[in-house]
Amino acid sequence: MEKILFATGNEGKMREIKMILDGLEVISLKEAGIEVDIEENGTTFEENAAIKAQALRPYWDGIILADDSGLEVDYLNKEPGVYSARYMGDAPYEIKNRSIIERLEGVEGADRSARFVCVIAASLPDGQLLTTRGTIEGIIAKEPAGCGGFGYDPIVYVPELGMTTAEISAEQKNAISHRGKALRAMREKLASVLA
Ligand code: ITT
Repeated sequence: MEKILFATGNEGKMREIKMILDGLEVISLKEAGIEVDIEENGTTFEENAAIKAQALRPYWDGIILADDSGLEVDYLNKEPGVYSARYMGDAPYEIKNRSIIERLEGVEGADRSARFVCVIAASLPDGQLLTTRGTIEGIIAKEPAGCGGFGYDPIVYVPELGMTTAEISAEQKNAISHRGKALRAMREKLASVLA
């Protein structure tokens, strides 16, 4: 398979993507020397992932993948959701994470439920668009913990692990994460579509 362009400017995502898609030649926008400002004006993860993959079509002849992901907090009506990257603007994640914990003050147990969602879109050279989705369920921790991963990882506590997704190794996170599930499903889908 030829080189696959991954349409993301998020370095935390890109690190995970390269590990999960080990064996495939995946290059980032930065490595491809492509700079493009994409307006993510969709209202679903599927729409935004498709927008990102298709926006790069003029720049790349081969397969283009894109990731749209975020944190859904049930008590906050699934906020920040598709706006996870834009939540509280440019504030550092220490502040964003603290804000979510504060908004859940007094909320206990299962009512703190949340999930990471990841949708991967693939734009194929023949115009086909494929999508896959992965999720990982957790609850919002009362205190941030761990320094692995990126973004909201320190506040997403996974009961089965007894830890947040920032406290586990990159390998462990990729094995169970929203992104790991969606990317492995996309790898299989591509293999059958391109067979
Ligand atoms: P690109 O659009 O360039 O890919 P982005 O960061 O703007 O980068 P999104 O619009 O998909 O990407 O927003 C995803 C946000 O959701 C991300 O910035 C984090 O805040 C959060 N997020 C997604 N996956 C995460 C993960 O595995 N761990 C922690 N936070 C995550």
